[in-house]
Amino acid sequence: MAGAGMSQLSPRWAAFLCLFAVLCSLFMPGVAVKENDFKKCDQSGFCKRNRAYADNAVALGSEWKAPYKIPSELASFKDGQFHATILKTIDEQGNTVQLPITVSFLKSGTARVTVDEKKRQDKDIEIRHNSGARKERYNEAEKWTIVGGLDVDTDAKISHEGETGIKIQYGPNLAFEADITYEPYSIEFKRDGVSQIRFNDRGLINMEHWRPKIEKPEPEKKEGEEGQEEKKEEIIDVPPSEDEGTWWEETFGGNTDSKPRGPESVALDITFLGYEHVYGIPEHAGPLSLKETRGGEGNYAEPYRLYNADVFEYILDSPMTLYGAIPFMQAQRKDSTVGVFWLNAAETWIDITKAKESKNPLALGIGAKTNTQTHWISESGLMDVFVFLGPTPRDITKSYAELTGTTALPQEFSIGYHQCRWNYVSDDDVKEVDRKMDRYHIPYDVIWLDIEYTDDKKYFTWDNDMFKDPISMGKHLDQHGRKLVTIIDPHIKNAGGYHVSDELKSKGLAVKNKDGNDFDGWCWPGSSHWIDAFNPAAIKWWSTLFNYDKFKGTMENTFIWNDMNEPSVFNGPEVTMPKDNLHHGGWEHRDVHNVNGMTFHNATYEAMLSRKKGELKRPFVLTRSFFAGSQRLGAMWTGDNQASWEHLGASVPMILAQGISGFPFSGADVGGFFGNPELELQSRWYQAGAFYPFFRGHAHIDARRREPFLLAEPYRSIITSALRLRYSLLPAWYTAFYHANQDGSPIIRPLYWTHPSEEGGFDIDDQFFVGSTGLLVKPVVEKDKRTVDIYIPDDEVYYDYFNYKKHATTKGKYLTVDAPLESIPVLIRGGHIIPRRDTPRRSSQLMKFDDYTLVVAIGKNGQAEGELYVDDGDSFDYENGQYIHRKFKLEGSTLSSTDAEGRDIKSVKEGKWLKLMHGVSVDRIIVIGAPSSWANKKEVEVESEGKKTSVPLEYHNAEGGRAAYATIRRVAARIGADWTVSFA
Ligand code: NBV
Repeated sequence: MAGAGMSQLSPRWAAFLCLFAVLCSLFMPGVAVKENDFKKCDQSGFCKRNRAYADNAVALGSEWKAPYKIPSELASFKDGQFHATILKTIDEQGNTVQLPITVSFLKSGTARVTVDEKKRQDKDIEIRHNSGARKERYNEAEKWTIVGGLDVDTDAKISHEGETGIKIQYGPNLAFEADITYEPYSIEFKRDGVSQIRFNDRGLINMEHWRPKIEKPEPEKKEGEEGQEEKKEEIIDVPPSEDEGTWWEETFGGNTDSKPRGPESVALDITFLGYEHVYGIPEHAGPLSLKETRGGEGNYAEPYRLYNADVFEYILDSPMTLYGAIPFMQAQRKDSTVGVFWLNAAETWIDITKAKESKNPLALGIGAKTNTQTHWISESGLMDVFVFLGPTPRDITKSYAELTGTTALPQEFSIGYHQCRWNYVSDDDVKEVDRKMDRYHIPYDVIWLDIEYTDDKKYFTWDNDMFKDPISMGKHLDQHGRKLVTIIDPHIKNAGGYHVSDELKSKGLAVKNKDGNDFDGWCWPGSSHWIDAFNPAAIKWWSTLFNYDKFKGTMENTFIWNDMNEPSVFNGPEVTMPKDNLHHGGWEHRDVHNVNGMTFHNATYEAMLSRKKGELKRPFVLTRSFFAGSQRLGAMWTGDNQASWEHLGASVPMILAQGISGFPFSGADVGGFFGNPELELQSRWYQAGAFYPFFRGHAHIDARRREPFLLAEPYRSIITSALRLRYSLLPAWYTAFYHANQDGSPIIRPLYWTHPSEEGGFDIDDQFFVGSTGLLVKPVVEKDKRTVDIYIPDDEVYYDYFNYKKHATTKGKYLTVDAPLESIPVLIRGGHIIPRRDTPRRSSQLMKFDDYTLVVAIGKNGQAEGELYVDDGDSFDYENGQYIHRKFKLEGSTLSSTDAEGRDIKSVKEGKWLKLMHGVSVDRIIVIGAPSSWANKKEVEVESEGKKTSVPLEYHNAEGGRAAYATIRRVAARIGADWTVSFA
């Protein structure tokens, strides 16, 4: 983007050149991200300072003492909360600043540590420009992020208190403990007496306190010194060694950030004691098990960065920032998971190192253990950290979900297949694609319109030449239950007479620049303003724009896509907004940057709830940028990937990271956004995509058309089969989404999450389970690869999903399975029952009242269990009991279906959908691994609703490695009712 030389150009020229640079790079495929467009730690003042601070502390070793202490007389504990003041010594005279700290012990067993800075009265601390920027630390990240779980546990109690510190017991059965040491300040969190997490373990805590800026007259330059960088200010109350050059102003890529509040970063080191693996903190394109970041072989040299950005052609295996940020990390060791959530919306960097703790001869033979040391550094805001002590991954997920909310129960169509490209150019084009999908019997649910549908990139308008009759297009799609998604971005073209722009300006709802005027930047439409979705009035106004009578051409089957909401600003620093821009309430953009995308997503979500009076449909809004809590609002995708095998491979750990970080409704552009995938790659990508929670094919405007029907055989059939597989498994997917909605559980699950005792699986991120279905999938992500090795994490029996081959597996070993191009490596773990719908249809809506097939994979113990959750898929009636939730169980020789929640279904007053579901049954049951005692059976007895019927059973003996299996047809057991099938 803008180079350093740009600072000499007039802003107009600079903007023009920037736009030119963006456009050039857009149309030059194969050009990788310009890493130099984005900061490295040493180009980000506060990151550099904190890393240097850490280096200094490490170099001093035991001589280093963090200058932070709690005077015991300032500490108190009452009603589940510890209150105190940390004193930070700021100079050699012993002057201090006060940092109020609260440690709250929550009912969920989570502890929250919040450190603020006491507002100082001296007028020297005044903000330097008159923009109205707030003068306290940003404390509203919680407002956007936290939706519950904050009840304080008044049972928490002091177990020891003294001059040097306090110990507090809390959590389930008081099994957790927080040991707070006063000098230097540190906290150690224990579970069952064992240390798990230590704050300020290495003494790296650093809250850059606010200070006055003392301007000093420029010293006279001696001869020969012209042009050299000069220190212009004398700064008081800091150690002389500190790098002050970026305290009050910082320039990068030709953009200067005026820092009206000066340095104000917050940093803390958090050590996970005895934990070798840490996961989470998306979004990054790298392995699930996070790497060390302080150099060394195989490690990164840069910290993981969280600063939502539109990173053009992003590189893989990198800690570079991407479009979204979830500062939630969990650590794993055998049989134990713990985690922290760093609630801060400013630019954040996280260093990770691993240190072996030397073997203690007295430790009864227990070997050296690895501690994972992390160093969290944010530019501004509070230090606000939640601590989760597990002990299981499921516990961590649940506690985090209690705080930030869970995945919204999706529109059922949205878990089908989405057909997108930049762009479908006209309504005829859309209809033609739709017809062709039908002609080739390719199922899909949604077709998408990218930015070109608008009149000159003015959102909420149509290019009337190309889209003459959007309503007839919408109706055409509706004939087969299909939907349309249109893109709406947050940049609003600065054009007179464009109602959205006029209203935005006249109502004063745009983001402001540092001088308090509407911020003007460049994006697709040229000069643009940005809606300030932090402002409740802006959210309200935004809602009105989506009403059917306002956004003409849209109807009930139109849904929305939010792109560019990092926000992407072509001529801004690092392609985003200046940090000294101002948002509602006087907060600087610096404070809120990472939550910005979520506020826009939220405004659109809210708008979708009120398009028409009385219409209560679940919204579907896809977002590119996100923060902790975005899961409540819709789906995300991993942005502009490339049509390469490497990007296909990278998509799996990225989506897994989303899943374990509370935002599992995620996917990657299938086929790759930039470039043209070769046929094999495209086929393999659809096979992988069929197992992404969000499944969308998408392509760049310059990419060749690649809709599945265009492909030559056998590729078209291969892709069609992958899509059909997705559709037949929709009942299982929807059930997995239901669980994500209930407790935040990932939809696709990595092995450490499903098997936390199995260390061999802790760094495996190229295979996963689908919900709790027992489906174990390993997509093929390499060219010409015709076998894959699947890690087997337990002693269960595993069958091939397609041919029922019973694999000879060993726990902890890899199993090699064939993977010819037309097949996807999918195993079923014994002991599971999977609900399916096998009739091929054009869209999920047309399957709504189809009968079910149950696939029963008998486990080692002869049993199996499974589940189905189903509701109308688009309203909120499920909140009033309008759903069916069954538990299936094979035990002994009886397969039964009962209400999963023990409800008496008769007590639910049935609405229209439940009534229609009376006509829906389990039609077919396939039992894989059927015992040989059934071999001569011709019939089984079905008992349901007081009636007994005999239905045919077909038994297939084990053969050539394939397990024996039985098929039971014409079962006709109503899906909503209790029933049994007896194999006795
Ligand atoms: O709106 C155009 C594209 C969109 O297709 C893509 O999915 C987004 O990630 N958008 C980015 C803007 C420009 C991309 C070069």
